[in-house]
Order: sequence, then structure tokens, then C-alpha cells
Amino acid sequence: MTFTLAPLPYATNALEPIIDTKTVELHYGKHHQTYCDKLNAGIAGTEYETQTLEQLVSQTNTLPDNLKTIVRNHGGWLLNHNIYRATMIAGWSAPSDNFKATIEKSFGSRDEFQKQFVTNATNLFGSGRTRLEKDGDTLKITNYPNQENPLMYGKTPLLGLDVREHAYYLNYQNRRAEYINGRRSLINRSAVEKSL
Ligand code: MN3
Repeated sequence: MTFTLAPLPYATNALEPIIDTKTVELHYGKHHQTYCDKLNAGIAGTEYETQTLEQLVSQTNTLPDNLKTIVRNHGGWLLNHNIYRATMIAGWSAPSDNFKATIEKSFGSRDEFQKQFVTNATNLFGSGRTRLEKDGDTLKITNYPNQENPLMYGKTPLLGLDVREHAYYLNYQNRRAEYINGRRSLINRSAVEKSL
């Protein structure tokens, strides 16, 4: 199997003004594509090349040493960016009643969920992702550094906010909090709910 990038689910300018066209073009066409190319090159000819990306990333910590770093870095980044794109939509998407109830059960209220998510994303030091993830029967918000993905730790990723500077710097420079708050209105809530 050769991994390929799924087509962008929106036009490159569809997320304006929250995420500018140039950022989408570079982030998807250059950064995201490079992770995909390097993963393909790294696992070519191994027994792992027939697996799905999720299967591969789930086994990261038990892979042979020569593949562990390749899959952790390029597989992790590739999957993280797939999730980032698939859970974003141009325009507001309303949560279903079921999804609202699930969030309220895990966090007390939707406001509390929002508060915790923004606090985590704002305080994440350096490069990484703030995630909504499923751990057993519970939903949690967790920060992951760099290329790490919940599948590497037996959890299910639902939503990941990329706070590496390449995701927002052209438009926001050092104003990460503005990007975080704007990005909220682009969450594809039905896509997130499907992963539950
Ligand atoms: Mn990125």
C-alpha cells in the first residue's frame, strides 16, 4: 500500500479569514505531503506496507527499532494532519443532541469543555496538538507533543488542534490564542462524532 493524501475537503480559500489560503496551500501541499512521502519511502519493501495508517501508528511502540522512528515521526504527523483536515469544515457545523450530551457528561458543561480546550491549547509549550480523545468510556482533553498520536497509547483520537506555528503564523504571528478561538468555528462536529 502506498499512502496518499486525501483530497482537501474544502477549497484552499474556504477557511478565510480564519485560516488564510497561503497557509492552507503550504500546510497541506508542502508539510502534509512531505510526511506522506517520507513514510512511504521508509516502509517500502517491509511487511508493514500493506497496513492501514491507523494499524501502523497503533503499533509504533512495538515496531523494530529501524522503523519505530520513521513511523512515529512521519506516520504520526501524517495521521495527525489527516485528522486535523477531516475534522475541519468551512462554516459552522452544529453539534447533534447526542454529541452535546456526551460532552456534558464528560466535562460537566460545554462551556467547561471549551474553557479547558482553549487553556490547554494556549499553554501547550512549543509544537504539538491539543486533543479531544476517547480513553475507555471517557472523553479527555490532552496535549501531545510534536508527532505523538493517541493511537500510540491505546486511545482514540477525535479532534486535534495543530498549534505548531506553521498552522497559523502567516496570519496570526505570535497571537496563538486568536487562532485557537477562530478555529473553533471551523470544527466539523459531525466528523468528530463519527469517531466516537
Ligand atoms: Mn501541521
